[in-house]
Parts: sequence; C-alpha cells; structure tokens
Amino acid sequence: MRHFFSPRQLAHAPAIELHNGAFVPYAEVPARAETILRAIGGAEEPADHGLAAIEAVHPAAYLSFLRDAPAMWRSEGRSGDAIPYVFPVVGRRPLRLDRIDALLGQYAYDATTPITPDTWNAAYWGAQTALAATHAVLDGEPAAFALCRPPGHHAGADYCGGYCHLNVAAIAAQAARDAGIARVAILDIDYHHGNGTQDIFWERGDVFYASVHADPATDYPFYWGHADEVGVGDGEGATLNLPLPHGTTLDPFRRAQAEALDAIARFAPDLLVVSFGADTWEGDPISHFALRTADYAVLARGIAARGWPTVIVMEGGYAVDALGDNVVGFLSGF
Ligand code: Q9C
Ligand code: ZN
Repeated sequence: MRHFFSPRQLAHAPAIELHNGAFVPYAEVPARAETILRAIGGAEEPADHGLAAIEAVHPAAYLSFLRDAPAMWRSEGRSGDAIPYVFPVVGRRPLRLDRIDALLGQYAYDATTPITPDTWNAAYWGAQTALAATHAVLDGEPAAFALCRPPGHHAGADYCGGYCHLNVAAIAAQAARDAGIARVAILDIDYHHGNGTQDIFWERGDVFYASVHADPATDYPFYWGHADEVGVGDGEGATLNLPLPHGTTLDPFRRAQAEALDAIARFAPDLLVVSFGADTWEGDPISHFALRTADYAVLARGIAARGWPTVIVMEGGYAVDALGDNVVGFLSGF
C-alpha cells in the first residue's frame, strides 16, 4: 500500500491544552506522526494539489482566520498559542468582530485546540497528504494511507476543535466527488464521534457518513453523535451513528462496524474514506475502549473484504508508544 506524509506537518506543536480544569501538556504531539512513520517504513511526500481542494470544503474566511490568528494574538501582546475563552452559544451569525478573542470563539467550539504560528502550514500539508492518497486511489490503487496530523474529523466547514483544523476526510471525499466519483462513503472508527465530518455532509445525499464511537452522553464531543442524528433534507438517512459504552472490546466493536458497513453497502459507494483513530486501544490515555493491538488487523480485514477503493486517513490515538504497532496492524489488514 502507498503511504503519504509531509514532514511539514510536524511543525504544529502546541504546548498546552485545557483539560479537566487545568492546562496540561498537549496530547496531539508531533511524535505521534514520527512513530507511525518509522513503523510503516517511511512514506512518499505529497505533491501540492493547491488551495482549491481545501476551499471546496472550508470557506475562505475560515482559512484566513487560521492563517492570521497567531499574528493577531501576538499583536495583543500575548505569548503562547492562541486559545479561545468565549463562545457564541446563542448561535453564530456573520458579525463584524475585530478582536482575536471574538474570532477564536466564532471559529472554534472548544478550548482544547490551540492555533500556533505553524498550524496553518502543517494543516495545509496534512490536507495535501489526504489529497495525494485520494489521487493514488483514483488512479487505481486499491487502498492508500494518508498519515495526517493534525487530525481532521472534529473540524467543521468553518470551525476547529478536538485537535483538528482542516477536515482531511471531508477534503478527500470532496476531491473524489469533484473528480467524478458519484457516491462516496466515510467510515469513522476513531474513539470520538467525527462531529465536523457529520456537519459538513449533514444535508447531502451523495456522501454517506457512518461512525462507531464512544457514547456522547459520557464522552467528548458530547453534543453530536447520538443515535437519533440521521441527517436532514437530501442527507436524511445518509448519516449513521453507532455509540458504544466504555470498556468496549473487539466483539461489540466489530458488530457495530459490520452494521455500519452493511449500511454503507446499501448506499453502494464508489469509494470509501476511513477516518482511522487508534484511540480505541485499551491503553489510550484519554479514551475508554478496550481494543488490543491484534484487533486492528481483524477490523481492517472486515473493511477490505467489502472491496471498495479505500482512502485511509489518520485521526486520533494518543498512546504514542503503541501507536506504530496499532497503525501497522490496521494497515496489514488491507
Ligand atoms: N477531558 C481526536 O481524537 N479532549 N481528537 C477531550 C477530555 C479532546 C480528540 C478532553 C479530545 C479530542 C482527533
Ligand atoms: Zn479521537
């Protein structure tokens, strides 16, 4: 299988995040990508497919914000990374906002996703990594792996959150649509619900979104991923959420994944994007499922057996020492 990665993704390295009432060291560290890269034996550098494929998912105003936020933050005399502290819970509307703190809250839904001076470039190249893997599959590879970081599935069209700034799965899916692929499905098997991906395709019937994740009644991102969320309008029935409880092991997880794959099969996609997170592993420091390293090959074989051309994008997974083996195990199933 072809692997893609840009070393420019490593420069994004926030120092701290707000977690359970305190600032703690940031969990989404560059070493995650370095350890995966070593374990998979290297990767091809992506070509630059340009900004247009990113703008096909994210509005230009949001992209300018990601680029400009660090300079605005520093011009207020602040040190450290830009982090929001106030959010428009009454609903967002296109206000004229002149202060960095107002913009940060407008374009984020949590305080765990800092923006550094290197975030834009790293996220841009993460998106290019996803696009390179997508083009490899469009050109005939049965499957390709995009080693993306920062991850993407919590980022909506115009918001960041959950360590995510650009939605790499959505950018891959949209690039496939724009290349003439009529029907695209996204299978999200990160521990957390992919609220950003769900929002982006919520009203669309051409991209199916199915997610297996920790029950949002107990787990981040809380306000999305409940079983009654099915999409609206043209998208009604093209979103499927399968929440699972703490302690979930391989058997219930693979049954839920099979249910998601059966629904995707009824949709009959021409291409599959997998949002793969290894934070379902039993030792993950911020998560509560109980998958073992050997389980990832089993799950991957269940996906590969369906026979759809498949783009795999990296999402979460925070047990850095185990991450390489878990990703290699997953990729070995294809
Ligand atoms: N106290 C991804 O896996 N922090 N993002 C949760 C719990 C945010 C995870 C805090 C977790 C985001 C891509
Ligand atoms: Zn996650």
